[in-house]
Amino acid sequence: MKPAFRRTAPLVAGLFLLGVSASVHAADLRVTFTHVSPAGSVGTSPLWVGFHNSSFDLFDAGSSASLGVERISEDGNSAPLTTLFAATTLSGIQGTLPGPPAFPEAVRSLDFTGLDLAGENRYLSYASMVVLSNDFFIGNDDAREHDLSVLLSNGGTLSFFVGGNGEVWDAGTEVNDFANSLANGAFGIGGGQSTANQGVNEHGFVRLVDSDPYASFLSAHLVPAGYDFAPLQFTSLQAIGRIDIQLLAPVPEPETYAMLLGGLALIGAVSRRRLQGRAA
Ligand SMILES: [Ca+2]
Ligand SMILES: [Ca+2]
Ligand SMILES: [Ca+2]
Repeated sequence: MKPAFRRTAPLVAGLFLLGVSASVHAADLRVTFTHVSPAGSVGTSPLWVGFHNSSFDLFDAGSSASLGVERISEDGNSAPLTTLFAATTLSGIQGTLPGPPAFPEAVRSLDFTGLDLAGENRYLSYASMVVLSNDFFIGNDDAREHDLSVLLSNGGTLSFFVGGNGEVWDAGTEVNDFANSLANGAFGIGGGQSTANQGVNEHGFVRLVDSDPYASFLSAHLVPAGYDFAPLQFTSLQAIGRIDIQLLAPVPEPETYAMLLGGLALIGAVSRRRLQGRAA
């Protein structure tokens, strides 16, 4: 081995090992939403999910909803929320699960790549409209509620239920009224929204739906006589859906950290030798 190469080989090897270690932090994962409520129950619009560093707060209970939350809650439209997330979350990653609105037993999924689960994409926020409604939605108020860094040490899966009792919000943006609610036809109720952002502005605050969801709705004459609301009572359910997060790419193994330390040690040894060489 030539002397010059003998000097640089450990440095190259060290940098290579550092590169291997750094690359495995970019994780790929699959998000799956499974509708778990019983037949005849409420539906949900395509689920929006965003991965951020805790800086993105979807909403605050007791405060006005953003335009992004208003549009997904009233129309099931995630586009304004997507714009808001992109504008306020520099290294965020987001997407909306494809497919039509989900009703009981539906399964929807979407893959994401290149997530930094230890930092920039550590926390998950989600949002979806709940129908039948004017502006009901599911979503997390606490930006840090779903910490995905656990995937790096728990084998790579995380599951949680969403949307049952105490888990559905009224965005406070549209008056609850069967004349303008969405998906009436799917439930045999008359009237209903015919264009986006229809209905009367509520000028209210985001609040939990914690009793009969439909007791306060106006235009009750649009509901057939003797209508059975029981299947739509999501406040009697444990959950509307389940979100499963599954790592698709390899996670950093203990050996990888050993390689990282080995790489650092090699670089350190080369640096020391060079310093000693200069001093001599
Ligand atoms: Ca909040
Ligand atoms: Ca409302
Ligand atoms: Ca509105």
